[in-house]
Amino acid sequence: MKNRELARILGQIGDLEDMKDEPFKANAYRRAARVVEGLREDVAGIAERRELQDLQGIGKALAKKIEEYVKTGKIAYLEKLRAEFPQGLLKLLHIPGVGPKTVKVLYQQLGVTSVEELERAARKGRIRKLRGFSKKSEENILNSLRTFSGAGKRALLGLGLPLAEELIEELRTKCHIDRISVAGSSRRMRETVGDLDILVASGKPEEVMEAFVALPGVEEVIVSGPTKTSVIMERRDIELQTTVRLQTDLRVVDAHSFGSALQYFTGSKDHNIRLRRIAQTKDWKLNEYGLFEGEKRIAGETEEGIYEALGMDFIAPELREDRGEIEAAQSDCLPGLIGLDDVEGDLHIHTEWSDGTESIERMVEESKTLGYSYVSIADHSRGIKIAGGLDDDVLLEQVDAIKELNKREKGFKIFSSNEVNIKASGELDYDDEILKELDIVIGAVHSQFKMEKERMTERIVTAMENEHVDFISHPTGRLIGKREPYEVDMDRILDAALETNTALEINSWIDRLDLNDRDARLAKERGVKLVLGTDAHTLGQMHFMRFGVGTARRGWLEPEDVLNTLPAKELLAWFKS
Ligand code: DGT
Ligand code: CA
Ligand code: CA
Repeated sequence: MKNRELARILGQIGDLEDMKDEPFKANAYRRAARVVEGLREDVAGIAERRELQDLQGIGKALAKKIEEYVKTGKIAYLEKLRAEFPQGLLKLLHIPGVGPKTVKVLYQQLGVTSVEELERAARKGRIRKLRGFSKKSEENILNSLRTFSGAGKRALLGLGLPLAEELIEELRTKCHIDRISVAGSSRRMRETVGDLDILVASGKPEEVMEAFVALPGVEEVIVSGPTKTSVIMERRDIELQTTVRLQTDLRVVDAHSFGSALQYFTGSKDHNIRLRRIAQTKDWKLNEYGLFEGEKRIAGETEEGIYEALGMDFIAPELREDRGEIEAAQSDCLPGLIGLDDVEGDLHIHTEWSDGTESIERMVEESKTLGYSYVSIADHSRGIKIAGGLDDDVLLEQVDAIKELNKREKGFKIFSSNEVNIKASGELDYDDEILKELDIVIGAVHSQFKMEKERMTERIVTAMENEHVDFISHPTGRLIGKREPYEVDMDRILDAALETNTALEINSWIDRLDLNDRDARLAKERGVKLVLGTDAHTLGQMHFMRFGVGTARRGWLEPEDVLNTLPAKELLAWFKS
């Protein structure tokens, strides 16, 4: 499938249109990029059937460009647009937090055409003087420049893993590959990744390495050899409109070592050390080439074969952190982990009623393509003005609108919900008369994060004690890499959750993953139920569910620990109880 590559090209055109002061065209291209990226089917097939224009947001002109791409692998219009700007200027778009509109202003008003010139202008304090800029935005640019050039920063899983998968998809079409997989922390679904690891089995390693270093986005080749090549990879993420820059290690092995190499390079290091010791106690040797008794290879072709030979059940990558998984695998008591397919519906999405980009109807359609049997519409509450929070009468209007929509549905259920702000006192943003009209009530902290631990805990517990509150969203408020969790007594929250029959969310938005894996596991052990929600504000963000599921799996969760694996009726019954 070339969908991702096409989506990236369309996104680039969108950026350039913005730089040309064509906001409508820019939006049209970005929208098309998201549509293409979300397609289940290869766009080439749709083009062949001449059905491109049936897709949302794809008109005649766009359809023509997509057909051009399908035929030739490029869109000439992109090259034409690029030629209208200095080369170095386009690089500025790669700096996190610097979008096309900013680049345009910097170019037109300060004559900035390269990263170096941008840095100089920022240091001289010239940016803060521009209209629409401030001392703060100048500092932000300087900070971004620092992380942009500095290596060693971890990236969000939600940016790293899709990039690794994109690279794999492209490699498959460009060279001879027998087997290929993501390895390392992205395969273990760690919330952040230090670098990307990709493993290939191929009889033609040179061909693979050649294709790898020639991929778009390779900024620098760090080491290059027949078995291992490391590069700095840099690409734009369309959904998040940000640039991902990560070292990417590619290793090529023989097919008969693929399993042992995958096991070795998936890690974690701690998990591997334990396995190697177990092998040693049997007088065997375990390394990336296989499991050996003297010269004899006992296993190595598959990962399953390695675990089996070592006398244990297969351990899912998400569990490989030496947190008890080896003991569990030896005694046949690993959890039957939850999978993405177990999730029956997303319990936390926003729509254009507050600060989301889509209508309820479009989010419902997307839910169906994701295979869900329900979805819960949870816009912001009235106190969150900045995010378009719904006043009482508007919320009731939404409840009615959802009732109407449900009349048209068969076998699919739309729940009325709301992400209700928990005030500093622990009171909720709506009165009980309003809350009782909702199917599902979410409590969430959105302000005054710096409260003292005792008071913050009291605040959340008070909200949980409200009979209408069904679950607490992003319970610790952290933003990975940006904001520490607020001070809260997790023990007391878990107790209160049990006492009040309130669930806790694993918010799947990629910079939240909150609860995190450890707290989720703690919750499960205490018998507290969890729910999964994406907090999506766009269609594309509904796909973040996989990262919440990854976190749940890292927390050893099974389907029965997560309420939205239940059918609609049983889910509501649980919340009512
Ligand atoms: P990261 O990249 O910091 O997010 O974490 P990982 O786990 O992806 O680590 P990375 O990329 O350095 O190495 C990938 C895997 O290779 C790692 O999880 C386990 C394996 N590995 C690397 N170095 C060693 C080592 O010295 N000993 C053992 N046993 N395994 C290693
Ligand atoms: Ca890694
Ligand atoms: Ca690595």
